[in-house]
Amino acid sequence: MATTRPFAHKVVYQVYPKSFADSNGDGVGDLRGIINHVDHIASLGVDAVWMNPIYPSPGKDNGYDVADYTAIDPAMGTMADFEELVAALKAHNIDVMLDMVFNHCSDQHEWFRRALAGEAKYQDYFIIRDKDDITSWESKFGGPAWSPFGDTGRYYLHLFDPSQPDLNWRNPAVRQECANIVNFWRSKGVAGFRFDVINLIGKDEVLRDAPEGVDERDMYTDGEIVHDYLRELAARSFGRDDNHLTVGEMSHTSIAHCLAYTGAERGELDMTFSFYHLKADYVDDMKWTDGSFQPGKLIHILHAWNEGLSAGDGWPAWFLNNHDQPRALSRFGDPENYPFESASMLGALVVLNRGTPYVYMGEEIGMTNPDYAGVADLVDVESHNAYRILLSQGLDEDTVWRIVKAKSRDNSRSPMQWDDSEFAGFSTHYPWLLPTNQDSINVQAARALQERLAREGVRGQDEVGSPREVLGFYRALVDIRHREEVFAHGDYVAHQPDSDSVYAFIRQHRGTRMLVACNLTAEGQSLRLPEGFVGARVFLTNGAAHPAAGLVRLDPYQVIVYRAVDGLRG
Ligand code: TEU
Repeated sequence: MATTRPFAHKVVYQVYPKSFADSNGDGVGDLRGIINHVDHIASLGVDAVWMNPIYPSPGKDNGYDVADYTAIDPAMGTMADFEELVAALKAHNIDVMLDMVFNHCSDQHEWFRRALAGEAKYQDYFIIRDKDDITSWESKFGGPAWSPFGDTGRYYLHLFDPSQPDLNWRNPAVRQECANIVNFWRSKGVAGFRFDVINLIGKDEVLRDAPEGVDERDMYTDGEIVHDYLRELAARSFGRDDNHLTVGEMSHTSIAHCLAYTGAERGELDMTFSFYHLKADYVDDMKWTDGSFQPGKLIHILHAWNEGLSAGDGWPAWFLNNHDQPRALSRFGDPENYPFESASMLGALVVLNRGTPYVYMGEEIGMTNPDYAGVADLVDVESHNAYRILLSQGLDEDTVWRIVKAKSRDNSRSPMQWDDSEFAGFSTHYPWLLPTNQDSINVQAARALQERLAREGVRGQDEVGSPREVLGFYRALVDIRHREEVFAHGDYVAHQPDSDSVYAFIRQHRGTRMLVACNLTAEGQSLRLPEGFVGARVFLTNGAAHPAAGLVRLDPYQVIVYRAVDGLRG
């Protein structure tokens, strides 16, 4: 029996605070900038806002190198600003979710500084080994995962940048510190947490290199003990409160583990982020490659994960955009020729799916990758490392830049585009990262279009009367998620799972059945309707309301949702 999750109707909006809005003219986004735009967030109808790290940090990895977990980075504002933001969102029934980076901290954190100064207590907060006991693991940002621990002759583990030493979760004191941090923020009214790469915390006491033929990441990912740690953390903090949302970011995980992390009775997490579906434009699963988008790959992975998690009663978090990914519209859509169709179709694919949908800032106005001229325009540590590494592998500069430009995390970190002014209404000052296409894509223009089309009565010929612009379409999707139980609670059944062009699935709940069909290509496609859907009503579409004959035509990037007339018995 599938569990009915009380939060299943909710939609989360992700704000990257550094890039959302700059209120004090220093070129960097801040908390007051978010406060100034609460109305925009509320207008989307979302239920929670997840903010990336806002804590003091040297900023080697844009805040994921935390120097103090229970304070606000002065560049972001003050604790009073934070409390004001929580209240301002709460006034619209929107919860705040914070990012907890517990696999590692910054080398500037007091714990690491005291460890370096020789305090044994704090040395045990980290993973420090003699030279003979270290592995040959590679860090996720390139280069070795071990660096010298001061001048002790020993080495510390950092699965990310050397400035991000891994925490030793085998030490109970570390686990208690982390629970205290969660409780500190709960006392500030925070009602949800996103746990950064949390499936990396269950490392073995003795670390080993991968045997021949085994992926090195398996040596430190999803270690069984991580489930104990999560249950303990939950029991000491959020586990006592049903109104909290928790999502674990899972690097290189498996369906079986995600079922365990999110099983309703297990007391670990509400949901998990996985990333396999975003490798649909990788070559051999490698990010820094020159691959093109293969719709079939995306379709097959989405089906496998949704069927697996639906059958096992687990719960995924779905998204196509976040602060680590290039813009989905640029990767999987066609912003030149079908900006509305592809943006709205990708939105429906996420929001109507089984699991909790996450919408990343700017997605709701169809933001695309910025058009940077060269690597000097980029800030991200991972992009610069990749650029260097690819050059050292002998690739020519043009090829390297083409790859880095398409894959850089800065594609999604460019400032939110509020208007068409020089710095996109993000800031009055030259910003830390430049916007490049605010002339054509910005919130002001999206609102103006929305008003004009509403005035002219332009809407879809479907049950929803779908808006014909991206912003309104997203708002409609969030409404549907709230209103139609089938999208919140329904099971997931793949339809035509072998298709390489059309992603189609059925959601069903208590006699209601909806078929969602997404054409992921710029060509027309046809779809054979499943049993019970011939003669169905068009519930929603971003194009022509094609009648539900046996074989249905889908126009380029069209999404069409049919509501079966005769429910489950159809
Ligand atoms: O990212 C986790 C992660 O696994 C990264 O390798 C991610 O997949 C990569 O950025 C994609 O190229 C999280 C955060 O989301 C990211 O911003 C941080 O840099 C990282 O953890 C370290 O804290």
